[in-house]
Amino acid sequence: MNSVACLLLCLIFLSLSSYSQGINQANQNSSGVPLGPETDAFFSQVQKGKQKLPAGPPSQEDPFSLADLNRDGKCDGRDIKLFRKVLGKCARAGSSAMVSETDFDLDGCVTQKDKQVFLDLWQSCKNSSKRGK
Ligand SMILES: [Ca+2]
Ligand SMILES: [Ca+2]
Repeated sequence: MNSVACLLLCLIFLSLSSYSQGINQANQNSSGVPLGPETDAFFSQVQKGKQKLPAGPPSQEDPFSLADLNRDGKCDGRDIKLFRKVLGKCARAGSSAMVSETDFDLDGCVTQKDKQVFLDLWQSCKNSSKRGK
């Protein structure tokens, strides 16, 4: 929990400092942004930390729906098949990453409750992709 809080604080701090850096950059119009592997590593850490946070309302900015299990951009029968494969399984060392991705209530196992959440997400994903085209 502490590390998550720290990550959040770091993230806020970073966005504030990069914001002011951005202003300086705009004024000076010079290069020299300290971007590099370390920065990338930090941001991927932050991303991981964010994913571990308790699920809030589904993010509208996520290009992929949580129900789009194979990340092909649409919710169809293939995603349902993938979900069925992990239904009833519990997350443990060596288990498919999909188990934790589909464990929506975070109780460690993919159960009927998760199936209900998945189907809701899948349905709205399917509807929104129809509207998009
Ligand atoms: Ca899909
Ligand atoms: Ca669950």
